[in-house]
Amino acid sequence: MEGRGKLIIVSNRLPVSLSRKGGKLQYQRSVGGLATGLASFYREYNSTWVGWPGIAAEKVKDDAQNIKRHLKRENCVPVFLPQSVVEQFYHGFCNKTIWPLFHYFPTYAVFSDTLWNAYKRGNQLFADVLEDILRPGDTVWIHDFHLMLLPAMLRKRIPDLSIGFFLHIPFPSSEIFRLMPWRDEVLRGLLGADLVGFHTADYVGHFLSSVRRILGYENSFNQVLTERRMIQADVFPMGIDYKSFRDAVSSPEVKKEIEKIKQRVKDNKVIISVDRLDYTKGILQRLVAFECFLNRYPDWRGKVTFILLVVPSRIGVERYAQLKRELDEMVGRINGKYGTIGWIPIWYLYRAVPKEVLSALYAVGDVALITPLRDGMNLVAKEYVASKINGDGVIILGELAGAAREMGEAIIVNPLDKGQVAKAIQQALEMSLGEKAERMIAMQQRLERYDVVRWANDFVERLRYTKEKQMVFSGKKLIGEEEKKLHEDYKKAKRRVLFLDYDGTLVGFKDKPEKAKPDEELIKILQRLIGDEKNDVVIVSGRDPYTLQNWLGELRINIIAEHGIWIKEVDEEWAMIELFDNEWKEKVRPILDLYTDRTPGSFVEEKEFSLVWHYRRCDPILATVRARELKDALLQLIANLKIGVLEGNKVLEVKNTSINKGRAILHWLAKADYDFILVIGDDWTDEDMFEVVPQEAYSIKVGFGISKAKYRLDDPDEVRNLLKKLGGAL
Ligand code: GDG
Repeated sequence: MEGRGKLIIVSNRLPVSLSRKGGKLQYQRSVGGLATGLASFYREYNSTWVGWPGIAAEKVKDDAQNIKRHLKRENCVPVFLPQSVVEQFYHGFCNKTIWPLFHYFPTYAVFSDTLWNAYKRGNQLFADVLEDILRPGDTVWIHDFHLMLLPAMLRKRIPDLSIGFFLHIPFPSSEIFRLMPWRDEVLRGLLGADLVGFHTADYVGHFLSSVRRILGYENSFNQVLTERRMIQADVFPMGIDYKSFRDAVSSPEVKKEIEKIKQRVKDNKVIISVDRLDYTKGILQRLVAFECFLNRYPDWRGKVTFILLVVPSRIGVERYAQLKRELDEMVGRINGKYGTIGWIPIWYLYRAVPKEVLSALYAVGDVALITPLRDGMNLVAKEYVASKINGDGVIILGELAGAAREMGEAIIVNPLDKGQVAKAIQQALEMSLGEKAERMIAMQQRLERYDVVRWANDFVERLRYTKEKQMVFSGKKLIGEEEKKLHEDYKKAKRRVLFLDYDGTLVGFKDKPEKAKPDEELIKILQRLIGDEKNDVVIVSGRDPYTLQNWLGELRINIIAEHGIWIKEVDEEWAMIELFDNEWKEKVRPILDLYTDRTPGSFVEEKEFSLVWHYRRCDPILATVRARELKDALLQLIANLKIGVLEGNKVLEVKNTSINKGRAILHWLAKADYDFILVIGDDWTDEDMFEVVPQEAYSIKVGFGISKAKYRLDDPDEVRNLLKKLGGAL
């Protein structure tokens, strides 16, 4: 589309797979749900899909150019991964570390630096290919757990991109996620995106709580605020190509397959299940439950056939080979124990089947038994529902599949509770057609509406919206022409005043307030500014006068302390701006002490005219709850006093309400006729200053967040650079 950048889809595997048969290259197109869902974008945007074609780079070395040309016709661009990367990145970190950990099998997870390095390398190889294709303004949609570092890598290389990331597997509870030694890097990788999507609200919650606990970034309305950007997390339950599954069952090819199966099962009721061979799918536990069913409901023996389709996967990996052996044994044992000459309880198919056969299985299945131990979503459940066009089917769904969150009309079970699953099978087999249809239709209506195309559109729309939303948070960066204008105005000016907040503006935040002492560079910057006799430089801080005197007393600088209680002008003594009474402290202090005892890591700072409760070093979840409780308690207590409770950056401050930085700087604004006013600050206490300065003043917010300031700079380093330039280079 004109005026809009390109849309690039990135996933570990391309929708086209390459293989070599007898020396000849073969291309195989996958018709998976993702490819279908994204197809509409190919028409709308000038779209490209970037991914690994499924064969090691060494095997296609001489054909690389040919392959690229061939794939280009399919709008695909290959990322060639060397054999060692395939082994340690894909088969290694992806399948042996992330997959088990994110599916709540921490004991299966391998934590190895070698594999982690390969993961980084794999992500870098993707970033290298993408860097050549992407231009500022483009949109990238990255898929799944193989590429969690890629968002930040791309953001670093080309900052002006719209980056979406979607995780197809569960995001585990922070208690599991934190086990990963490289958890910080993984989260920072994901936070390179603008929008991070998940299948369920639980996964969003787990992600946000990991970000908060591990990186310390707060969130509200599913928005994470880092120092620089707002990142949106949201729920997008992936849909299926509903119509294709619905219509398939009426096609002649599928009807033929249905007939074949029916001839074999005769009048028996059919239970089906379809899974890739994986320990997360709960196949063994399902068989245990099926055996329990045969045991507890003997009337059903001989009248039901369980078609168990298991698709081979990760062949050659010992854990999977072991699972396969156990599965073979268990099927054999149950069939041996309960089978008769004319009846085999479990039909076990260990292979992939063509789509027509799959549709036929869905169609003949009276019951679908889908009970994974963990599953991001589980599309089989949705495909089964779409295929039951006359409503004559029941789905039994494990509560640990993402799909269970949306498919409340299914019989929801705990996959490990064999008695419950057995009972659910009996209930499903005996359910009336009326009830079955009622449940099916409700699910079908939802699945038809929110199909895979709608899902994909929804995600891309939301990404666009997130980009717009970010503008509100980030304000206008002081760069280019406007920065130039500021410098010109500064030079031209005859009388200037500079109001500078201290913490978060001139120095970064430290875990202890006393660690933020000015360094040599800062002192020099201030000296240069003070040295210019046209300048009045005013430090406007929330800190106490003693500390500020200690740190800055040597300089001939103006200081406002404690948000405007104390004032010290050059060559004068400290004085109070007006008289404030302090009696309220006696009432408030015990409450703050009580909350300090109840919240490990918090402490109270007593300033002359305020009390501050600090909670930066506390467990963030507990601290947020406590801060809210404390605020409520204080608000009740101070209702009749002339004091207020103000929320700052991980602090609650109780003080006289007539004290604020804006009021304090009025003293200067009234004093002289300045033709250049600069005010810089980073938090809500500085907003009072932004509000009182005249229209023509330069007001700058440090960091991002909604602000009344005209401009924005990213961090104290950028503030120092600006001040250095104003004062003349150091
Ligand atoms: C991830 C997450 C999440 C299966 N056997 C055959 C066959 N299939 C098709 C099914 C279905 C797909 O494979 C499997 O669906 P899953 O939902 O398990 O998806 P995965 O791609 O394995 O995994 C998962 C999903 O991503 C989507 O976000 O739901 O939780 O792990 O479409 O129809 N297709 C054919 N023959 C088979 O034998 N033709």
